[in-house]
Amino acid sequence: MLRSLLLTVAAATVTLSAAPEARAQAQGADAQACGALAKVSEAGLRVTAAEIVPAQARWSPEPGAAPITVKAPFCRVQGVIETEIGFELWLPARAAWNGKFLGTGVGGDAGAFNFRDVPRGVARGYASGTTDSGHKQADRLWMLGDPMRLKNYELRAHHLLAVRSKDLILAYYGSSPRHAYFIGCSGGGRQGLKEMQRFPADYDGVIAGAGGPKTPEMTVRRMWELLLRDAHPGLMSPADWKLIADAGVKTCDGLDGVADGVAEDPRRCRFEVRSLGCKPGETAGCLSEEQVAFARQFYAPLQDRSGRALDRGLLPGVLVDSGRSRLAPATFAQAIRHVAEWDGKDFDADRDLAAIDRVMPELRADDPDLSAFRAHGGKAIFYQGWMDPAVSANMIVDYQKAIEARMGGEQATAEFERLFMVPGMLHCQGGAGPDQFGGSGGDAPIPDAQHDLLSALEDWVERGRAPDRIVASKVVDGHVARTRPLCAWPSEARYAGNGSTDDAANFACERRPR
Ligand SMILES: [Ca+2]
Repeated sequence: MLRSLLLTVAAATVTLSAAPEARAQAQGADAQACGALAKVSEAGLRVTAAEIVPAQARWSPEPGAAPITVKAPFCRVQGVIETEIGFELWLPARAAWNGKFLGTGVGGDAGAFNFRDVPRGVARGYASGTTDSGHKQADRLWMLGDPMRLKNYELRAHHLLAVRSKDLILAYYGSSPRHAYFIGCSGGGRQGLKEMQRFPADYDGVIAGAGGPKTPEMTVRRMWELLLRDAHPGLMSPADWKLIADAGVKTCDGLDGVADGVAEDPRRCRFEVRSLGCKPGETAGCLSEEQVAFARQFYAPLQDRSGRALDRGLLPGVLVDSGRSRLAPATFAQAIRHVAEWDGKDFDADRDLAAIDRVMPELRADDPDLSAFRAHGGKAIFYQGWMDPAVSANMIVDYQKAIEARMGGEQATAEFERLFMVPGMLHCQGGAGPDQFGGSGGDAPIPDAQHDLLSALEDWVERGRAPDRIVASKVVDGHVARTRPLCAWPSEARYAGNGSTDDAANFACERRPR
């Protein structure tokens, strides 16, 4: 079907010129080619709609989605891979295509499309795709009953998105993409890691933010935290947790030589929750003995029954997440116990961790062997906020070390994969530190290779120029209030000693202890 379609689409191609008449003709040809895609229906791929979205100031891709500005018309393809893997592929006009494909990831429990990176990709000339990973958010019981849904979520959906998008790109443009890139954060970062590890030919470049390589351990911690908080209702208020986080930041901030509310590397800092214990007569701005003991459990590594650490705990300054994860309880109830309702009483960190690995063996994204991706010529940029409450920053640093150990050392790894730690950043964005650098979610204020990760990745893959530093911006009320370099790990930004500490020009990347 796709092969015969290709001929139809190619026949509709016209010679382009700047003349208005020719432009109108090209638009007509695009519309015809786009409409032809709507007829695609074959084993494993069904297009449900394909139509031109015209340029307009405000347009929402679906009810409830944030409106975007469409600067140039594109062909919007909606469809289903296999029986229930929903996808969208947005194709710039054939005269505007940059010859590349951008795959985008989705975070958390998925079930939705990435309508931030897809519009961004199309605006930059990319054919851009996204998948819901095989279920819809409205279905609260998607992890119950069908093992294939788990598999789709773990890794199949994103692989199939890459494969099928490339088919449709060939059909629409008459040629395959010159390069394919992936960008995602959180669950989207994990999807990027899985692509590199399991389907190394899908992408030439991957940007993976807060990928959480040890997702099973992370899910266990989330559940353990949730149950512990539920067992002590009212003991800790959000203000109590904030008191601890703020005190941690205050203790660690100055170690890097700049008092700016941000610690360059909180691993170097020693902070004890105990230091916040109320002194005799003190009742405000301090913690009771019971609160101190309770909070210390959260910051300590989670241990299994034999005393082995399952993770590295929380870094000083990290704010304990008071939210309620849906994904962790759903995993332990639906995927592992096969029940819709569950009170959590029989949760057991050891047993449940083993169960995740048994039931969802591809959820784990910590394989350090990236040799096939490297052999394919792939390049990867990882990023991670040091103050991330959801994905432990230490987890990424540990994964980086494991990759280097497996891939021939630090230098050999830096030839194809680099990690950028982001001081003061929370989960994927936000926090006290500069957090705008073109990671998943949007272009940097200046979308070039010095400031924007996607541009930097293009530069690396297409021109062989590897990024040593990326200038991140802190945007306040639409204005850049501070810039600071993010440095390829294990380097970090060091203040030169004079000039504004809000200007990246006064910082150099310096190698620090690993
Ligand atoms: Ca500082």
